[in-house]
Amino acid sequence: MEYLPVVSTYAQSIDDAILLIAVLVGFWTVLTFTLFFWLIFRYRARPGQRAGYVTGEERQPKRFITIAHMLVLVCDVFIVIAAIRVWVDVKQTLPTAPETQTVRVIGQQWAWSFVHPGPDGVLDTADDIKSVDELHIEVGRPYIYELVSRDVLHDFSVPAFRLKQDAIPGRIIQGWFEATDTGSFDIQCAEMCGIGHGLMPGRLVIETPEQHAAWMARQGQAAGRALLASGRASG
Ligand SMILES: [Cu+2]
Repeated sequence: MEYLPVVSTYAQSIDDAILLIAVLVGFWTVLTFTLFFWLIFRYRARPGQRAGYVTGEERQPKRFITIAHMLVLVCDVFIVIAAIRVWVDVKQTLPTAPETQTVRVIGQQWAWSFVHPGPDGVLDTADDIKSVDELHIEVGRPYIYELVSRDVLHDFSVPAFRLKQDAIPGRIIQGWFEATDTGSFDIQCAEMCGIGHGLMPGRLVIETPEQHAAWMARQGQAAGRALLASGRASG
């Protein structure tokens, strides 16, 4: 069952953790409510019979609760182990492979803008490519993102990656992703950031290395033309 495309290396592990939680919590929820309503029905007041009243102080009913409680705690241990493993991988580890690139993601009221390192692969150099509402990346390459905000709290959310990270004014927050498939996917803001919050969607365009090189070349030409035009205007 796929309700959302799985397009990052860690998306499936996040889905698995959520499924594990849903199954374990769902099992106990259904069991508890079934038992609860059955007991209410079974021991209800009827003509000639008063409703049963259990204080919870007797040894026998207490054991009934203690054992169930212990079993729930065992399930919790499984959930905590699964959650920590995913958390460490997604939020506390950064890729170290030499092909890793860094992109800057900037949230502001109300748009996303991006700084791509350009052909030299290094951020904050002359060939950087700046774009608004559209982030172009290469499939199969690890990226570190530097997330910043120009004004208020935003949240960089890419559902197909299962990525969600708050942007906090005054901080540079690093994280990572690696796309596993090409295509065009939603970027959203997942933090109420003002009246235009719903109007700051972006697009993530994942390209093959060839497509990505062609995109960078087009951006470079456009920047060159703009530079030429401004040179002519001022000269
Ligand atoms: Cu926002």
